[in-house]
Amino acid sequence: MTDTTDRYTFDEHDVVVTHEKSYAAGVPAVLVSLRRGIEQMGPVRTARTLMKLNQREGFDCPGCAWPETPGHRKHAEFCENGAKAVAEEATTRTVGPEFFAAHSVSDLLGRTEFWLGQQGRLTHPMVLVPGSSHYEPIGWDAAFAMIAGELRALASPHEAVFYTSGRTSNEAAFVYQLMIRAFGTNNLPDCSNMCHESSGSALVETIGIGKGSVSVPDLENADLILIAGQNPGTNHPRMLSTLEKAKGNGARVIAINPLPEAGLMRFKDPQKVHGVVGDGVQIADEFLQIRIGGDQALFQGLGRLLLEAEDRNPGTVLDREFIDRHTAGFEECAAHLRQVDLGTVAAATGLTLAQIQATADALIASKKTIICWAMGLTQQTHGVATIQDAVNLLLLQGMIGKPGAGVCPVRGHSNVQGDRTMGIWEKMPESFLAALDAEFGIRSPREHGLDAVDSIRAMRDGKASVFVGMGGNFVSATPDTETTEAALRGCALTVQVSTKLNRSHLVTGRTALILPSLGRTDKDVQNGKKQQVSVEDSMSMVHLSRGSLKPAGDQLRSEIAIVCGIAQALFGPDHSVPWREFTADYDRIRDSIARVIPGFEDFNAKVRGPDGFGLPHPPRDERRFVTDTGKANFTVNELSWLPVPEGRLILQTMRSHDQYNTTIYGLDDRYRGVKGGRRVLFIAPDDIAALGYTDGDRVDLISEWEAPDGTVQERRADDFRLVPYPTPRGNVAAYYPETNPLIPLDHVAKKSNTPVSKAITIRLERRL
Ligand SMILES: Nc1nc2c(c(=O)[nH]1)N[C@H]1C(S)=C(S)[C@@H](COP(=O)(O)OP(=O)(O)OC[C@H]3O[C@@H](n4cnc5c(=O)[nH]c(N)nc54)[C@H](O)[C@@H]3O)O[C@H]1N2
Ligand SMILES: Nc1nc2c(c(=O)[nH]1)N[C@H]1C(S)=C(S)[C@@H](COP(=O)(O)OP(=O)(O)OC[C@H]3O[C@@H](n4cnc5c(=O)[nH]c(N)nc54)[C@H](O)[C@@H]3O)O[C@H]1N2
Ligand SMILES: [Mo]
Repeated sequence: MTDTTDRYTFDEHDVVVTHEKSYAAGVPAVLVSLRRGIEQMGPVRTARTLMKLNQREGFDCPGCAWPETPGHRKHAEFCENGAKAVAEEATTRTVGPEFFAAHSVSDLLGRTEFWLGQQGRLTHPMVLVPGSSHYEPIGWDAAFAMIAGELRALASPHEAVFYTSGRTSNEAAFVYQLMIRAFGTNNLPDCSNMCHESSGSALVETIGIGKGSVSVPDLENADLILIAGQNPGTNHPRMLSTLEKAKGNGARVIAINPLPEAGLMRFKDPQKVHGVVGDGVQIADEFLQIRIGGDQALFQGLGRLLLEAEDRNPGTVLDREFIDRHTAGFEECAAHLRQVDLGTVAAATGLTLAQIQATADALIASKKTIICWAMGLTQQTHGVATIQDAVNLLLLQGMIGKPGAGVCPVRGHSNVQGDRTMGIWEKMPESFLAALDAEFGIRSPREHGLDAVDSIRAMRDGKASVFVGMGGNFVSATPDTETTEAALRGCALTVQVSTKLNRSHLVTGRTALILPSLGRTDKDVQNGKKQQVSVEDSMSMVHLSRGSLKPAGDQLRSEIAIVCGIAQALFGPDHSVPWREFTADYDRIRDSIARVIPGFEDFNAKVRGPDGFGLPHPPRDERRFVTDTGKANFTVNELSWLPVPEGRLILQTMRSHDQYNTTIYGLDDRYRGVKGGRRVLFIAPDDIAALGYTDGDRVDLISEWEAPDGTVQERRADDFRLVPYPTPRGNVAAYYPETNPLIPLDHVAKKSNTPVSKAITIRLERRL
């Protein structure tokens, strides 16, 4: 239990707005990371921990999924925000039975997500029994028996949903999905459903695999890198070092974003002298300040300009040989792109025709182009189509499957990509299910399961009544907070396997369990032997991660031990899966993975190599495209963009520099010049004036959503301070998760069913 309550109470209206910073990292970043570490865990543990971060013998950073440079791991291969992620997990503050005795669930519900997270690591399994106001301790075996009992009591296995957040290791993810499929359902929603699902949908259809096709050396050697809808200075800071290197090698970088994000504009590498003095390196050569949702129009417009340039100078722009040998659908796509109206492109993007032409010229001049993207593209109604139009652009010039070129969806959670590889997906293909069945003598269900949005619908409609969360913070990360909370409250049982306290522990079913687990930094000993787990980064490299810190208490169990414990209670001692052996030795899990998942042959040996190993990627490795046509598919996508309705604004919800998703590290967004509060709305000065407000006014946000039956639904989020900011007219920005109550559950991307967190129609109401 901690005594830090006072230190972290705050008045949201103490927010201070300064000038936004035009550079990222530098000395302040080093100072912030050390200060946060020392606050949370003292100087000795801080030094010991940061030394092990992303080192060969250390643990994988629980922050983002950006890869380490192969063969070049230097000391301190971490960034400010990686250090914050580690400090958050390695904290010596704890939340145990006394804490829960002192705080009722309703007391805790009144606290902010920031306050909850600051209380420390969960140390004991806890249960909230029906009608009780407080969580109480429970033994592990009793908790497992309770879960097994509730699961067995369901009329169908499909009445349970099993969520996964992307920090779970490969081994834990593999045993988790195995337990769920042996139980009889594919209801495996995950954070990826809300994240890069649009990338997966778009890439599988076009190039046959939902993963990025480039490596760090490819980026370092590219001629041209487009970075669209991504804020690497905050969310993937180590990517800036790669970009800096690319620039040193002559690359041009074009940033496409409604906001002039700090890391893109200038970057100071704190590990280099010139990062500490001087102005740093300018990362972006061009900044295209695009309107929210305008990217598809931009990519289509660029496609048209490339085709016209080829017409003018045949043989100089398109890669005809690549198109003929490796692609399908070129003629239809070209015909479609040729009729794109450039006036519409200008209106949709807010860019001038000169800017668009200059970007086309940069593409034409480049022999090696990479397009990077993240949530600004995926969390849009037309996210899948936008990414497919980006792929069209690359295919026109043969930019897939050659060094220095390709697609680069930059992943979020540190092992979100690995979890998918391990089978965390509601619609794994038959080949995977058949191999799983053959390995374990089970019969996996074949019908697809529920994703995140459909899980909420099922719980809301009484069709699912047990929720299990393997990490994450489902209640706060999902859209439509009121609906989602009601859905979870309707459950018979909610179970959260977690490291830290969050709101999902407080919005519960009739009975609720909190199961405290080890994190990435913790030492994991089973059967007297130190265990290690593996992860896959954003570029399909798999390597080991070994925690080394003393766990927050002797009751904590690894995610693997927790899953295997539930499975043993559920299936009894004579099950065909060796659950007990799996817990005792993670090598046994890897042996099974090696037989089930292609690319993992000889897993235990390969993963022990110095930098682990890379997974096969047919388009990258051999220009082989495992699609319906056997070729890379050009696609024809109807153009969508987002005109701003009269008197309304389009809101994007994003991360501050001081948070990890729903985990709030602090209340400052240094790069955007905001201090001491999160309830802010970034808005163009001209919009402030046009709507009759002044800088600093406080407003409520009301989202407007036309339901399929034609009625307009309204949702509210109260009390935001207006902050004048260089964002396009009609486009505003605020932080997630405070704004999640505004996002209608049905406001999802076509095909991927991803919540549209980056384009919500709102109006403002003055606070009286
Ligand atoms: N420190 C830290 N690191 C993280 C995370 C974190 O919360 N904190 N989260 C992790 C996770 S799970 C993920 S998915 C990634 C997220 O990484 P990002 O995708 O970088 O995260 P967001 O803050 O959502 O930023 C979205 C960016 O897209 C821009 N944008 C919004 N709408 C549009 C649009 O229509 N077009 C274009 N071109 N741009 C647009 C926004 O201005 C913003 O710069 O980061 C991962 N890493
Ligand atoms: N409005 C809006 N909503 C969004 C987004 C957005 O941009 N805007 N982004 C979406 C995206 S990209 C994502 S990925 C999701 C994120 O959704 P989630 O992954 O569900 O959310 P997190 O906040 O990352 O989860 C944090 C919790 O995970 C637990 N945890 C941390 N490490 C571990 C571990 O090692 N093991 C276990 N068992 N638990 C652990 C801790 O208890 C912590 O409180 O949110 C989505 N929601
Ligand atoms: Mo994410």
